[in-house]
Amino acid sequence: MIDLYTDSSPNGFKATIALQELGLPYRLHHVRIEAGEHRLPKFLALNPHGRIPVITDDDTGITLFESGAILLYLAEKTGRLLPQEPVARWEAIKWLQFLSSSVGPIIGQRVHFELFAKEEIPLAIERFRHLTDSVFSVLDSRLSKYPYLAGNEYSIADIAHFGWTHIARIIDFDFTEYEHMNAWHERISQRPAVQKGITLPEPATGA
Ligand SMILES: N[C@@H](CCC(=O)N[C@@H](CS)C(=O)NCC(=O)O)C(=O)O
Repeated sequence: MIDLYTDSSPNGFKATIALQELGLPYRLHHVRIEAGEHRLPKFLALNPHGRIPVITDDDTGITLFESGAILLYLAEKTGRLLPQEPVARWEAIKWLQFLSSSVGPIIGQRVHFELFAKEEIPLAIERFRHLTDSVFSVLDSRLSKYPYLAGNEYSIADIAHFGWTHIARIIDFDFTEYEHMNAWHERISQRPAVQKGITLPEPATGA
């Protein structure tokens, strides 16, 4: 059985959406970031970097942090959400990596500088707005050609991006001008597993 340690956040929603989509049984543990529970020794033993999400799987003895690795693990365990055909499979992995190394960190820094930084740093705000637009434009171009990031199949690459576009929407990082990406977001948001996943452990109210 899988244990998921998570909070309501962009990276956390990737894991809850995937687990809902796959219908895998799992135990949900709410790690309250606001209360500092991710810095307790018990949690640091699972992820020394003190970040959610984390999964453990007692069927295999595997413990994983980093949401991209968790998505790949769940896809491999079930043989789902990652295309088999090599071109589509590597497209899915490529876009998953794009999210993990570019889209997520860029939006995350923008959230920090626009919403949380104690001091206003216009240069940083401008830089991360510019970088957000740049990755949105790349996604829009890809989604102008295909319904999903891997091509014709819904995959973990879509789930990973949705975790962040869901939060972007909530906090008004507007992307409606990117019409293909916007239509993709609306389409994904209709999926029952997505609608459930974004309420676990509780609905997000902001970043
Ligand atoms: N690269 C990591 C990032 C994980 C991460 O930053 N999680 C956030 C919540 S979305 C967190 O735990 N933040 C707590 C903190 O920064 O102290 C992943 O993809 O899992």
